[in-house]
Amino acid sequence: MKSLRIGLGAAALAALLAGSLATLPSTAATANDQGLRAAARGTGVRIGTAVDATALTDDAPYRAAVGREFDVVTPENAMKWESVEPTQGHYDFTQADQLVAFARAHGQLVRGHTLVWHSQNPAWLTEAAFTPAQLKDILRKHIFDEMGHFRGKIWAWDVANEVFNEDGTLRDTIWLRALGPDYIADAFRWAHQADPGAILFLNDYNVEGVNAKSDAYYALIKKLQAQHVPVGGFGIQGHLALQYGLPGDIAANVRRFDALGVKTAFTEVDVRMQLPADPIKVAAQAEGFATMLRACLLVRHCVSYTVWEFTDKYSWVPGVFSGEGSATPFDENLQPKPAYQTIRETLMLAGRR
Ligand code: 9MR
Repeated sequence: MKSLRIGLGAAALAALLAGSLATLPSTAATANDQGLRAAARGTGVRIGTAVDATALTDDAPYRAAVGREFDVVTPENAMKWESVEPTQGHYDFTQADQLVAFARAHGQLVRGHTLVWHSQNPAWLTEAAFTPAQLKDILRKHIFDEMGHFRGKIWAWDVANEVFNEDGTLRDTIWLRALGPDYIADAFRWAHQADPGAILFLNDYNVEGVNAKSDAYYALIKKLQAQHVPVGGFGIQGHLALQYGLPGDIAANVRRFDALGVKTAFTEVDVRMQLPADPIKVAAQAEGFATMLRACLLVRHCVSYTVWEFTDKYSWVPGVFSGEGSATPFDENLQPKPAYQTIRETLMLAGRR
């Protein structure tokens, strides 16, 4: 169990550190004692957020909150293929580099997101008629180029994102069509060569509970392990919606992946609702955030819990789901909601184990 590797010593040390930092004349340090990252110390789980690269430069209160509250960050869009290689052979890592530098300056780790996907690929890739052999070379080069650029600076990479349909069949993508199902194993092998230190994840949505899609991942990971493919983690995105309810078997699902020996992580947590929000929805939302966090804290190998934006100001939800929103732990004015308090209290409970 987690308590074995945490121990009282770490909790006591965290408390001591919190005390000594509070005496420093720095508002950042004082705020750190209150933030989620302080609460997460000693729990074995890192607390993260997706980061909007433009907001990170332009919005000072947002930037301060990213540094204060989180100890791992994921670029929400800045490392996607269309962002880094908008024209074939011409890379632009500017925004991603800024985030990596910010993370380093703030003692944060970085989750890289994402290398092989069906979405947000550059037009030069999707609109040309490449042969399968060319596509294989292009994919290998992409993985080596991007991971090579960040080599040693990325804690975990979402290597393959959203490869299954809801019924557990492989998603029809340019990769599956051209390269067949082995494109996934190839991508992980190349990724491991490109940056052997990074933890390599599969990542998807609608895999919070036990269902056909999460069953497919369970089977895939077992198969990859049998083939000695270096898959290191299973990322459960955690995009939930109150109107559909919370899966009842989230903890059991995380537990079965944990038992495979891979790391697990909640990678894109948000809990949206039909607007307007009301006190019951807000309470149910807090419970949704807490349920996923507890599922992570209950197993040995769940390494991080990342929200997909921490403030409604930059959440993707209203732009995609009409009439829905309020999906994150902070409102549009960066004021914490009950979900924030619940996450913090859950982390503090875990830190006392
Ligand atoms: O939050 C991201 C949004 O800003 C982008 O427009 C969108 C494009 O597909 O991707 C969003 O992030 C997605 C993530 O990369 C993968 N899982 C689903 C997320 C929400 O769509």
